[in-house]
Amino acid sequence: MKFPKCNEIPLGIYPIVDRAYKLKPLYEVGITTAQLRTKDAFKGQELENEVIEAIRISEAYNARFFLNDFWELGIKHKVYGIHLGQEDIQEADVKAILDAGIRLGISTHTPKEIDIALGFEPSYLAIGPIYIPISKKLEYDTVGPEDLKSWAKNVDYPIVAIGGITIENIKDVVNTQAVSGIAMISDVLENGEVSKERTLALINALGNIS
Ligand code: 3NM
Repeated sequence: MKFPKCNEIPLGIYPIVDRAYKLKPLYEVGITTAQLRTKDAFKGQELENEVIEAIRISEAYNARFFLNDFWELGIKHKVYGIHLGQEDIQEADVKAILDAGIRLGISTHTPKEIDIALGFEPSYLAIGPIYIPISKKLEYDTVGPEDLKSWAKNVDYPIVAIGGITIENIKDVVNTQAVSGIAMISDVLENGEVSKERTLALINALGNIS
C-alpha cells in the first residue's frame, strides 16, 4: 500500500472538532488541516449531513480535512483524508480507502504500534499522548518530547503529535524537530466553542516548521 501524500506544506496546528460548524472559524484564522471526530454523537442521515457539511466547508478553504472513523462515508463523499485508530485500522477496508485515492492517517502510541502503522505506508502517523490528554482518557503512558524525538528517527512519514498539547508546552514539542503537525482538541476551544484568538496564538507559537 502507499497512500497519497498531504503536499509539502507542514500539517501545522491540526484541530480535531466534534461538529462541522466549528471548522469555518478555524479556517478563517489560517488553519490548513483539521479533523471531524463526532464519535457516537450522530447517526444515519444526521451523521452523513455533518460529513457533507464538513467536506464542503473544507473544500471552500482548500483545507486538508480528515474524517475520523467513518471510512465508508469518507469514500462515498470523496473526503481528502481518513483518520483511523489502531483497532479501526484492523477492521476497516483499508484497500478500499487506498483505491479511492484518499489519504490515511493512523494513531499510534508505542513503537510496536508505529511498526504496524508503517506497514500501511500511510499519509501521516499520529504519535501520542505526548502529555496527559485533556479531552480523552487513554490507557497508554505519556510519550513525552524525548521519546517522540527518538521514535520519530526511524519514521520516514510526516508525524503528528497529539495529547495534552497547549500553548504552554507546544514549544517543547516543536523543538524536537520531529513533527509536521500538532493535533489538539482542547486548546483551540473556549467553553466548548472555537476561540479564534487561542487558535491564532497557537499558530504563532508554532512558528515555521518544515
Ligand atoms: N488521541 P487534547 S490523545 C483524540 O494519543 C486523542 O491517540 C490521542 O485532546 C492519542 O488536545 C487525544 O484535549 C486527545 O489533549 C487530545
